[in-house]
Amino acid sequence: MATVNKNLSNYDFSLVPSARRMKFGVVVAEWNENITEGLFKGARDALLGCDCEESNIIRKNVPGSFELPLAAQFFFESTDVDAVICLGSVIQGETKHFDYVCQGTALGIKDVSLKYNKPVIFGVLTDNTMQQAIDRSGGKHGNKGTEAAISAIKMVNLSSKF
Ligand code: DLZ
Repeated sequence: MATVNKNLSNYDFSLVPSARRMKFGVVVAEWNENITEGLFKGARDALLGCDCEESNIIRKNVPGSFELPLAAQFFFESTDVDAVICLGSVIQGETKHFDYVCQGTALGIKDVSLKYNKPVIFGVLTDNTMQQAIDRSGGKHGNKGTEAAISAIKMVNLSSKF
């Protein structure tokens, strides 16, 4: 799982399915905004690069990563999106808060995905330091937002094969 030697944005877009007829919800956490805006840029650029129409990318903000799963649920209850991409950045502090936020967010995202039978993508950085987050949100290790968008496209494409 380590990304230290991997650039998260090394994709040959020509090998990724077209997103021309796909519609995406993108939820962006406001905590560590300098990081999550980079993740959003990576995700948006990747979707557009795979021919998704701008009008089919619907962005909503939430206060922190812990709120990402509920916003994904709102998307499925109120819109016809094919997938939701959740973008957040949780950075280790001095208390156990990090563990609770990461666990709640990850399990919540998985629960919403299985409840609605639709892809909900875990585009959440869980880093020990701000520098690690910078490196993975458009820095030297690429952009997890890009990776999340590509995962979303691949999963929507896969769901059409069954
Ligand atoms: C409270 C909190 C803390 C300490 N750290 C982060 C963080 O690093 N990244 C993040 O996305 N959110 C953090 N939050 C906020 C929680 O996700 C959540 O918004 C609040 O606990 C309110 O439910």
